[in-house]
Amino acid sequence: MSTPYFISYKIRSNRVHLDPPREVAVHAAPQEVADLVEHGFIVREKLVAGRDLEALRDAADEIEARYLETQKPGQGNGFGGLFVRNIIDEHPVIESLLLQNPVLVSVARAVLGPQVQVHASVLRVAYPELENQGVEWHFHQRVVPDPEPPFFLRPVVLDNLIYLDDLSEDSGPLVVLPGSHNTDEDLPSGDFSDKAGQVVVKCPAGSVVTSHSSLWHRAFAPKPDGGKRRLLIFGYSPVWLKTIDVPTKLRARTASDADATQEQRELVGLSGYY
Ligand SMILES: O=C(O)CCC(=O)C(=O)O
Ligand SMILES: [Fe+2]
Repeated sequence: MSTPYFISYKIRSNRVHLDPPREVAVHAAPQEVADLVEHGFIVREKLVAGRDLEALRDAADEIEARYLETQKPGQGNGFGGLFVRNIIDEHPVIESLLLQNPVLVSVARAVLGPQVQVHASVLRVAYPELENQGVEWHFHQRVVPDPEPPFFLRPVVLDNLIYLDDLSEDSGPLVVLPGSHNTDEDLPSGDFSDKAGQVVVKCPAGSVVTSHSSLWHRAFAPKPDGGKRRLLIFGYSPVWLKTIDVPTKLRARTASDADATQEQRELVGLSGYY
């Protein structure tokens, strides 16, 4: 793990004297965080490796096998592949390796503030032998009205795309539009076309793309001999935003755990809002 840098946050209120400052050790280089803010994404290669990567692959395969018994992978509508939501409640390894992983959660705290929760935890598997396994251009928080009301607060989620297989020409790269998290242009549905300024992301297995949820992106389908393409999406949001995935089981366990820290309670949506 890289040497961290530190941020000390005070949480403003009439009770600052009761809430100790939050010290965050950020496990990324300051330049990486600056790039994330400017471009809307960063790629960190091989953040997960060795036994941890194997454990995540095994967990993904177990979850996949369970869901394939009742669910068919999507083959159209712009979002191909198998999607399983709330995987944090689906396998203990997802929680133990990802929920409080410093290289993920500390970067979220660097850009969203100290009080974050798990917003989404998803498995996506795309299959070389199936049709329409790509993903069209989209961004994630599609709730911003136009015109934008003066008191409207734009939701921001920090999404981590954790690639369990090499992201290559054959397995189907991710494509992003750098800086698009700061623009207000819309693209039509069903759009898979090349765009000026797009960046095609390829990286080895275990790499993580950390992105602002308003960043436009799409994904290619795996080629016929590209192998199964497995991806975990792990998003963090400020504690006061409504989450898309609710880790019901983990939340209940945390609620009854007298030793759970304030940060653990916040991570599962038990604290940090009024
Ligand atoms: O498969 C990928 O690389 C990206 C998937 C994606 O954008 C999504 O599921 O929202
Ligand atoms: Fe996406």
